[in-house]
Amino acid sequence: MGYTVAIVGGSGAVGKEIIPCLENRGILPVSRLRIFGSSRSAGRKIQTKFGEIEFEIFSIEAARACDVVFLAVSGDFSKENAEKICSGEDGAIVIDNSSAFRYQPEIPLVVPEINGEETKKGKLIANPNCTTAIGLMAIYPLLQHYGVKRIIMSTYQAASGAGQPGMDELLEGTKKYLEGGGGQKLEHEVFAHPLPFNVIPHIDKFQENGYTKEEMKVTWECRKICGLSDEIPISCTAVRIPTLRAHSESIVMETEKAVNVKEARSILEKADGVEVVDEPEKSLYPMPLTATGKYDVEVGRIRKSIAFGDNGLEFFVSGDQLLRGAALNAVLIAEEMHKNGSLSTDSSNV
Ligand code: 2RA
Repeated sequence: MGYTVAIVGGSGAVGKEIIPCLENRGILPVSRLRIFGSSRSAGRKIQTKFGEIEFEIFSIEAARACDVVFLAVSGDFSKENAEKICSGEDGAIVIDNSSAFRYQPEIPLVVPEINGEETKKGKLIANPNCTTAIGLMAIYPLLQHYGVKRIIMSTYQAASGAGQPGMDELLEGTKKYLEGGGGQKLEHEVFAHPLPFNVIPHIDKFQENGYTKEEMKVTWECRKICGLSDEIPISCTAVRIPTLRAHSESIVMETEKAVNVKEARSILEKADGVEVVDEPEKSLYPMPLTATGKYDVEVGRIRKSIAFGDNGLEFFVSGDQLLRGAALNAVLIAEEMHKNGSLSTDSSNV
């Protein structure tokens, strides 16, 4: 016996990943899985551990009849529907993967390993941006131990950040480029420029301060999730690279207390959700190819910063964008709510 769990956007890149996270982890008891999509996917059937599931057309009523609803859809869809699904005593718990509610002070923005307690504060929980969730797995345990004065991040973000269309554009563009001998102009719709064999320092819209929205998300979300003051400077340069589904990040932390690299490594080794991969003499360090498909975020290249001296640490992380950056974090939120009693609704039978 368990909960009725729904995924809205079950055929998208993130929605598809929620299913194996639920199946393989087996922590959230699921009695029925429902998958909602557009009229295009309605009627499609897939085999899951929870039985054969037929995609249904989304409706507010059907979503409200569930216990937990994962929204893996656009921000506009979430803005329009999330509150209607969770409102009132009999509404469902909504875990929203979009940015629609992340910056509303009263809506919890949660990475369960950091601020899981926040899930007790409401029925609508926001899942962070992938870049933030991946970076914080390493930043937070260090910040707890050493304090933080500033964070500077540079990212190397995979095509999957733009969903299945982003991955398709990268793969098809690469194939065309190779077939044509490399000389031809590539078409692009998802990214601002062709991504194959390129590096694009532009993700999301440019803001008045010259940063992109993707970069500002890192600033806003790190502060909100870790409870940091607005006085702590956090800056990011976000770059799209032609990898498929794991984001990498170079992170520099200026700390309050002096850092000991051996100790920092041991803190990271003990941290939940982190795998230390840091044997440079054997050419072992985090990489998108090795981080892909893993629940844990790889952390390595851990070293004292020559820019900030004793109070500075530099490291490199790679994490699966679709898992730690989206589907897995959302499922961990539901598991946390199951453990802390926030999921006991009428329709559940746990
Ligand atoms: C990206 N972080 O990589 C965004 C997606 N959430 O495009």
